[in-house]
Amino acid sequence: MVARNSNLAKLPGGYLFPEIGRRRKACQEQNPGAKIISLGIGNTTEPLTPHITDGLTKAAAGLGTPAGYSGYGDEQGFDSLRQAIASKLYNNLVTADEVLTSDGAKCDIGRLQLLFGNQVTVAVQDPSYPVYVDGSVIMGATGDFDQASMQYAGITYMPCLPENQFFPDLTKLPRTDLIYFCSPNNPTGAVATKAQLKTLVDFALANRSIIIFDSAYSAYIADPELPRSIFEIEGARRCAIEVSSFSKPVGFTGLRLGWTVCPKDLVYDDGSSVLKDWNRIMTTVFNGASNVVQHGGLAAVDDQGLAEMAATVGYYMENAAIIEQCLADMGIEHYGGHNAPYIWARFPGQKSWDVFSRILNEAFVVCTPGSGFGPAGEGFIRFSSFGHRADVIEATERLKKLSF
Ligand code: PGU
Repeated sequence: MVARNSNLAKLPGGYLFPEIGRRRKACQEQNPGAKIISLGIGNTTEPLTPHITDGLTKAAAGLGTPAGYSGYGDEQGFDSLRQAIASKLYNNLVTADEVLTSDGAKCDIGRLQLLFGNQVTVAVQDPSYPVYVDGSVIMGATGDFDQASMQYAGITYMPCLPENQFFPDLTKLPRTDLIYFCSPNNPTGAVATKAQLKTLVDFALANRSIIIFDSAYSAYIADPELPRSIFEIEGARRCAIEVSSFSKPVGFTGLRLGWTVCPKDLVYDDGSSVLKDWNRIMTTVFNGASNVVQHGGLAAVDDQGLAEMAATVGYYMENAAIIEQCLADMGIEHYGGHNAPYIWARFPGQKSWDVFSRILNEAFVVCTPGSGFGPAGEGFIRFSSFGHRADVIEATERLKKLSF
């Protein structure tokens, strides 16, 4: 028989969101008549806009004609889409040949982990999107999990708490090869300022580290002073890669379309190009994003698409305001929800999973336990603002009946 990959054996449990799904299912089985509402996983709920649907359906119909048919395309994606992302979403701070499109940011994070291998040292914000840590564990870039500290050996956890304005004290951190950084942050909803990101970039340059910057929620930034991309920061082209996605701004969670920007200026210790290797990985284990979906992406970033994107984002941000008001009325300390679709609520002295269970079993509302995002998330709960308006209102009315 085949020996199990020992790295997988290091993971103490399953991936966070399926685990939440299992608990939701168990609750439903115990309460067959209950209407469970999810403010849990950040999954979009509102239909695609007509303009995007038009782009998709035309492309799909075209595939049924000799003139419109296409098979495999370039692994990196349509030139037109790469160009549109560079100009419309990055204001030409990056070039089209530095943008590689894909089937989503999560998948690109996994492939970046393949790119860097298992000899790298890693730092993550604590709390953070679980893929950074779990994927690093699976690659073999970490040691074992320690139940007492809830940390993996070999990973540097950068605590991000209300007490430090959700930005780590970099002077106290050791050098690592990779630094995962997500802004607007999942799960805290915190957005790093330009000054904070400048500190991060300077830290990475001084240490010859590479930042893997996740901007999956950048479309949620309303404040014009806040940076939407790491490439707005001087020096970032020499130390950062950015992963991003069409999932959250236009609801492509099911369609699947994302991209990664790897600047030409980014080099390894020996001076060779990281982009060249990234291209090697993408051409080897990826075969290009779906052609139909890329046409949807093109529609999403033309002028009409961008206006509709703002409306979609605005809808979810109104949900965020409703959840925030509910928590304020309940006297619960909370953060985020302004330039990000997540609200991060604190329940002092309580365990995240206990609060999660109470909310699920007493209000039939699913949320996400903060401890699932790292040890510094213990005592917090993440509320997602992705949901139909009526459901969000009903969920908040039920929550208000609870006391903590
Ligand atoms: N990056 C961040 C920071 C995310 O929060 C998510 C989704 C992704 C990337 C995934 O982007 P795709 O382009 O759709 O691949 N986070 C959601 C969904 C859970 C999951 O496992 O992806 C969440 O609820 O945290």
